[in-house]
Amino acid sequence: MKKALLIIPRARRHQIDEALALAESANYKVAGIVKARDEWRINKGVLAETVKAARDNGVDAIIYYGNLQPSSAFKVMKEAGVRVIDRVELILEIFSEHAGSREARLQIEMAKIKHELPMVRELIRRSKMGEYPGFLGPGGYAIDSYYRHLTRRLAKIRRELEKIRLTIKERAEKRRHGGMIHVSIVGYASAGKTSIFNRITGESKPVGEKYFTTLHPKHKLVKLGGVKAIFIDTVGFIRDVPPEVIEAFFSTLEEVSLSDSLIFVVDVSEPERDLREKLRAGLKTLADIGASSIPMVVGLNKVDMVDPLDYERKSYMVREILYSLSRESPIIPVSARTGEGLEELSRASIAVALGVETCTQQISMAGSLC
Ligand SMILES: Nc1nc2c(ncn2[C@@H]2O[C@H](COP(=O)(O)OP(=O)(O)OP(=O)(O)O)[C@@H](O)[C@H]2O)c(=O)[nH]1
Ligand SMILES: [Mg+2]
Repeated sequence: MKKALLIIPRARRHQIDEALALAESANYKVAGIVKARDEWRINKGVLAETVKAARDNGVDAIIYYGNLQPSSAFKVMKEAGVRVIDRVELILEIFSEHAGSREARLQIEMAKIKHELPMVRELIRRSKMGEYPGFLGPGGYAIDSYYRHLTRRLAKIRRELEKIRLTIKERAEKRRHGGMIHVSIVGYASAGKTSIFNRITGESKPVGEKYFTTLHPKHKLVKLGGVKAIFIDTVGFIRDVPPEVIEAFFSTLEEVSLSDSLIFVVDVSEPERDLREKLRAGLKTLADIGASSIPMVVGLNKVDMVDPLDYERKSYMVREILYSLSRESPIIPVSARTGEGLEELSRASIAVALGVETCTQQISMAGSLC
């Protein structure tokens, strides 16, 4: 495992567990934590503290848990002498380590290039100002041509991905013609999606506290009261991911936008602030991938960890957020640990896919579903 120093800006202080989980998923052991003020910039005091902590701990990298602007990233890299990874790069590192298919590799490369371009532009700017004379070659020409190489590569990857997306869409259309219902289990990273998928389908896919334990969608056909449904376990959502990264993982989420219904898993054991932010981030991602009109049921998971009063407060909050977005999805308390509510959740996911709301309606429209 590599060693890293974690810098956490003030606005993300409450996300420290998430930062540590992501660092672990990317195989970094966090050797020290430095608190910063801004999300974008690093001031002199923090810079000095960072350089000292990086040296004292002999770290391989500095993780800046925010969106550090390129000029600040350069400064830290130059002073501390180690690589600086921001939040998006950390997420991309996790994905690139597990990218199996050609499509996944292309997506990661595309996201990396898009993320790298502003940094290269900053290099060009600095070399033109004479700050890096001869850096990467005479007069900045090498950087200019590297920049052109990146933009050409980006265009090529886009064309290839476009072809792959068409194939995925065709495959999904074919399955649809097979008459089966597709239910995608979605939700924030670590909400318990795979645990619920395993319980519903009888599978035993890996689960864990790390973020992005699941990096590829998994499918399983289940027969439920005479109805054949394919349940799909998906890659978790994460808050504040820039559009270029969402686009990069579009095809892992493309199946979601082609589903007949969604099970939206929420970790109800989390503090209210996190729960609210994560729910909003997830709903925004659904909108970004064109899935906001797909029928949905919400599973408030890990209910075994909360007391009834806490549950009431949080489910009320969830309902309010959904209302504000004109979503009137059923909300069901569940626990993948004890099995509570899962039967109801899976049946409800099929009922909403079929467009039936109550159990009485289901009996008439979907036979033995209830
Ligand atoms: N107490 C309790 N823990 C749960 C429950 N469901 C899941 N967990 C735990 O929550 C953690 C995350 O579970 P996963 O099923 O891997 O979550 P996920 O949403 O698939 O996570 P990613 O694939 O990383 O996005 C694991 O440590 C599970 O054991 C539950 O109902 N109760
Ligand atoms: Mg999972």
